[in-house]
Parts: sequence; structure tokens; C-alpha cells
Amino acid sequence: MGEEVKAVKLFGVWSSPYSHRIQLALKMKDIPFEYVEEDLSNKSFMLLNHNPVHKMIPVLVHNEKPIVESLIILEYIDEIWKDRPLLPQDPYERAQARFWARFIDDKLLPSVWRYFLSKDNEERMKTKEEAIMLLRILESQLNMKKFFGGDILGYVDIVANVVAFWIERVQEVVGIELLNKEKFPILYRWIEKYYDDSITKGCLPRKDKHMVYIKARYEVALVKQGQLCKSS
Ligand SMILES: N[C@@H](CCC(=O)N[C@@H](CS)C(=O)NCC(=O)O)C(=O)O
Repeated sequence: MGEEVKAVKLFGVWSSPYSHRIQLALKMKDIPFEYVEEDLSNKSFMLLNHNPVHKMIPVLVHNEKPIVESLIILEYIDEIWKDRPLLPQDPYERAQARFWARFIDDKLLPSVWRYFLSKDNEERMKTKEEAIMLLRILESQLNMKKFFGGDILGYVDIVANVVAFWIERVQEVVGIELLNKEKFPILYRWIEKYYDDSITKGCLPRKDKHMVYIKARYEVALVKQGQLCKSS
């Protein structure tokens, strides 16, 4: 194994959209890395040691120093490896990109999970309304652009991977709809472009295997009213 590969290690889980963000960024920048698959039902000593606060993947280890939380890891990668920037160069645009990434993680995703995990029709209708409103806000950011990052995939596109491939797969498993081409034509145009990209496509979890996984996680999450990405 080359020195370069040893210097960058990613602890992840094949099915996780958060791991996928980091794999995608590393591949977009052509950074060689070693990938370590974690078992979240039996977390390794290394993972707990590297991320004692959250005990979660992804963890990036660079020159033996751990960096955690996917949004922070993406920014770190962008600062260390300057080629093929992910964040905009302009400070205002960069602040905007950070805002939308936080919007996706802090507002949109919790709302989407609330909808998928809703227990009855009343709750489902209320949570759907909110999730659709937030998806519309995100869609409006695409405006006439190809990607959130402009002409090429950038930081917000990477963070929005959950919208590009996860929501669609989850809704297929759960059997209740949120996203469709008619309601979100601009977002769908973006999803198609996202899938068209050879690097993105190359690191998406295989659909058949992923669907089985999502189904199992969903059943557990429903009973425990947990999150789809939680280990318990
Ligand atoms: N905010 C974290 C979320 C990462 C996350 O949710 N990771 C999940 C897997 S998809 C995890 O490690 N879960 C383990 C657990 O909850 O015990 C990030 O952006 O990195």
C-alpha cells in the first residue's frame, strides 16, 4: 500500500449517505485513501477512539489525526487538497453554501424522516406538508443552475446526496411518496444529472442490496421511532 493511501483513511459504512459524501469528495479530488468498513452493531475500538463524542461514522483519519462529522470533513478535505474546489471561492457564496448544507442536515432531513416514520394518517399529512415545503425551498436554490454548485458538482450537491438517491429508495421501500418528477421537475433534473456523473455513479450503494438494508433498518426504526441511520 502506498504512503499516500496510508495517510488517508475513511471509516464508513457502505450504506450510509454520510460515508458516501466523503467517498465522493475524495474521489472527485482524486485522493487515494484506505476504506475501513465499520460494523455499527459492534463498533470498533478505533471508531470509538476516533469519535468518542458521537461514536458515529464517517471518520476521516489524515496523518493519524481523526476528523469527524461529514460537513466538517468535507471542508477539511477542501482546505487540504485545493485542486477541484468543492466550496465556492467567493466568501459570500461560501457562506451561502454552508447555510444550505446546514439547512439540509438540520431542517430538511429530520423533517423527511419524521414523515417516513409517521404513525398515522393525520401525522403523515402534517409531516408531508412540512417536508414538501422544505424540499421546495431547496429546489428553489437550483434556479437555472445545473448543480447547486453551478456548472459542476460542489459542496451542497455532495451534501444533498440524500435527496438524490436516499429519499427515492426509502420511499420505494416504505410505499409512501414524497418526491416525484411532476411535483419537483427542477430537483429531478438535478437528480438525473447527479446520476449521470461517472464519479457519483461509481460510489453509490448498489440498489438491490441497499433496498434490503433500508427495509430492515426501517422496520427497526418504526418500532423504536429512531432514525434510519441509527445503529439501535
Ligand atoms: N452528523 C453526522 C451523522 C452521521 C451518522 O448519522 N452516521 C450514522 C450512520 S449513517 C452512524 O454512525 N450511526 C451510528 C449510531 O447511531 O450509533 C455526520 O454528518 O457525519
